[in-house]
Amino acid sequence: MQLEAYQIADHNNKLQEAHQRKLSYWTDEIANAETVIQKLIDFQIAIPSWALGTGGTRFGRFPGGGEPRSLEEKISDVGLLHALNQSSGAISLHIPWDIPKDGEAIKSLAASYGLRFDAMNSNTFQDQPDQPLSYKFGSLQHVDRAVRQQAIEHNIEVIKHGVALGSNSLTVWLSDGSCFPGQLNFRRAFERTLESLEEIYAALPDDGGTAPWKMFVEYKAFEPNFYSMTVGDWGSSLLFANKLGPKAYTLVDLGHHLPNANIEQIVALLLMEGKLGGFHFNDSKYGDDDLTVGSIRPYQLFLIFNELIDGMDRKGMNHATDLGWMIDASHNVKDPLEDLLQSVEAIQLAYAQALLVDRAALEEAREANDVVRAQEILQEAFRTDVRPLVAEARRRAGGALQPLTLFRQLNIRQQLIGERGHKTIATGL
Ligand code: LRH
Ligand code: MN
Ligand code: MN
Repeated sequence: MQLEAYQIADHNNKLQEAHQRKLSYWTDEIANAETVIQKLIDFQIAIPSWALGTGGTRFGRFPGGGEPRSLEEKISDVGLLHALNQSSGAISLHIPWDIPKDGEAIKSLAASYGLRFDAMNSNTFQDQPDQPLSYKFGSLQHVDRAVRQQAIEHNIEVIKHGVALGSNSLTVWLSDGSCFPGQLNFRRAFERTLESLEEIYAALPDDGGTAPWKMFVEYKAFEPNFYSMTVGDWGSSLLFANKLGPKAYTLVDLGHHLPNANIEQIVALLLMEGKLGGFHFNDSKYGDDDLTVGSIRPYQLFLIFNELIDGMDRKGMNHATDLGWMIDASHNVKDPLEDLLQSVEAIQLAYAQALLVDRAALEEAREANDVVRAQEILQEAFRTDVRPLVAEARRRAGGALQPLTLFRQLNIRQQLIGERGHKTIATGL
């Protein structure tokens, strides 16, 4: 299904007066309000194809109906999100869950919704039915060269799909590691993984520099291996990225840390080193919970954006284009599209709040060891209600003032169930 422009216009008209009232208050209060609105318009967040169906846990899955049954329907769902918020202009695919049969056709379908392809994800953490060798004991780290080769070839295949779709990055997340002490020689596992990654890195296309291909090395502290993960933290990811070369970067998934890790500090240092590639946004209370962004620790998200803006501005980086902004969240109890609308909005709010930080004053407070003032400066920005600015950015870009409200008013889920049926299971997790 597709949204019509008049549906958004009707919705916005009804809300316009109340919106304008709140907006004028905040544009008077906030000196750089116009800049913030413009930056929000430019800022796009990629939707993961695997979040469009109801996620499950290993204990169960409760499909919600009307879920996309094909790559085309996944693209159509992201098109819907983008029509509502004008901020989800990209999709991130996972291979083989989303193999495009005809790259050109898929690329133009996506373009018809105003979407581009963000990072391509490879999958060597599951065995596929037609796969000759098993990843039970790892993929790129495997003791058997033939298994490593199979995993390398899969990654090269994924790059090729990405080239056909106009993507320019590959995210490699490995479940490789060990479950018990003694099982793995850590050093050999690292060296084998590095050798394998080098072969994949060598297959990254060289396009002369207009949109150079990047490889993102995503780390994760635990799960599915519970004693060691071969790319277990930002230290090991950074080691790989540094050894691989300038096209390799670390990818930070917010849920992939040990409890209470200071993610904002990790982000600051990776940026300083020029090795931060991008994000998988989500939230968590315990582990890799993949909960809606900003639902548990919104202040942490704000602090991360605070470091991002500081570090990116120092390096003259473009906020919208120089890092990969992706969501990686999905779960059991919400409508996946509603959940994604919430996640995108949470990211925009944190970004907008971080743009309000008075950086000169913050540095001054730091240099004067004025701890209280420094904290006040950050919390002043965090406690500002930037929702009218985010809504205004959406409105100006052609989206809805309140995407979630409109999603419900238009009965979009019921329409999707009508089109696709009640018992749909999206491919993926
Ligand atoms: C691993 C992970 C990784 C995978 C995705 C499905 O936990 O975060 O990014 O590709 O989940
Ligand atoms: Mn992830
Ligand atoms: Mn994860």
